[in-house]
Amino acid sequence: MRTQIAIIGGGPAGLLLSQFLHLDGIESIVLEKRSRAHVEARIRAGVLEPGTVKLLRSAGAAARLDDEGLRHDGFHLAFDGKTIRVDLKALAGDVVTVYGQTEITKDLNALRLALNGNIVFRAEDIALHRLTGGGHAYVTYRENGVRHEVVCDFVAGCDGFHGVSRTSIPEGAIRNFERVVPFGWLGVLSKTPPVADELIYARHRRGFALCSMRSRTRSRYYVQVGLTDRVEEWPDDRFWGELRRRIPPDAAERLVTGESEEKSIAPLRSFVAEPMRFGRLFLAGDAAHIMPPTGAKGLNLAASDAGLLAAAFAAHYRGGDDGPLDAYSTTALRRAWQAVRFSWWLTGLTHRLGNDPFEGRMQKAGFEALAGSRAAASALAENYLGIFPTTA
Ligand code: FAS
Ligand code: PHB
Repeated sequence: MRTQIAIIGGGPAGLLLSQFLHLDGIESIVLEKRSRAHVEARIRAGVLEPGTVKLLRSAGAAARLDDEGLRHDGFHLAFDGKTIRVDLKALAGDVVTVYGQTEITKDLNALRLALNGNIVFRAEDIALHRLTGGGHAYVTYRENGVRHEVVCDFVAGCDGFHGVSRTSIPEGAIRNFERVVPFGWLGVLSKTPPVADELIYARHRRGFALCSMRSRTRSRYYVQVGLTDRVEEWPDDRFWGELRRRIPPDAAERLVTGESEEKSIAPLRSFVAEPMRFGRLFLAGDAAHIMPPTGAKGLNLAASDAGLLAAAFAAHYRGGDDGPLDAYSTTALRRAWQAVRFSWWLTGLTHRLGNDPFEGRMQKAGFEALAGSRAAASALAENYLGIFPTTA
């Protein structure tokens, strides 16, 4: 088979990229190793920056988002029971939208398939070939045991942190930056009304907690747990009990508990691969960078990479201008490092970092700075909205 762009991975980055390419009249194929049902059942992110909402609208994939998404003008930050509200609208002039990544994946799959988009689910043994040197790149894979070969101009690696794309780049041609933290997030999804109208990020001496939601009847909660913790060690009662201890007393009073629909532990790490290009291969999203979800940046960065890369491919095919493709890695990495820096900072402010009393005092001072300084609160609001410097 021959196409222009072979996209590895059918998550938000890959699907949004394929839709933008379609709108630009550029052919692509998406090779996804899991089934459609699996990718549409995965519970991940839930907070969208205004830039991501704009991208999804420009891709024609925001009808349900505009109908069902919850607009949040602010969020709450609690420190040992004291709470401040970060007014995003007043401090930085915009709002976030709460709408599940699961729903975005469903919307994009439905849209791509309705437009006869080429998505291969359960694609196995994917391998990338001829990413540099003469001739065309090509990708091989198996579907139902049959070997297939896709000859293409470019490959977009949108297959997440554990995908095949980044590992196809020779060691000497890529540099990895990584920081792992000794804790994870235990997340629960429940058919219960959210404890508040806006998100609550709580720093407590027992550890971090987050109160989020997917709708007015479905809640998403997280507590910080040890890296060796296992889901089986956290029956619902223990989870609700621990959450109630860590959130502000008024919220603890209002908390409605129930049976968990989904429960999983996500390890926290910060990782960036440089550059995000190797010859004809371009990395986007978690394939190139991941960070703790504290700043709600992962999905939003995947979307912004997809938008940037699509525009660069369009410039290549429409006007033969390779400037944007050549600049893609530098531009995307600048934003990625801002997101990593912000996520790292917010994680450091709100999580239990061992028993060092000095750290505790630093966190308290950081919280008081946010409570007492409009400039500090504005910087937090800007970053949370995804407003980052675009030039060095
Ligand atoms: P994705 O990982 O979403 O998609 C990659 C796709 O490639 C997947 O469908 C995968 O099946 C496929 N794939 C993998 N290997 C392949 C191969 N070899 N061949 C073909 N396909 C392959 N962010 C937040 O902001 N808030 C959160 O609460 C949050 N929770 C998260 C929880 C978890 C467990 C994880 C892993 C991430 C979470 N994130 C969260 C970050 C998340 O939202 C990611 O940033 C986002 O999914 C990135 O999108 P993609 O880059 O498209 O990668
Ligand atoms: C979520 O709703 O899953 C969520 C929200 C905000 C975060 C992380 C996760 O910072």
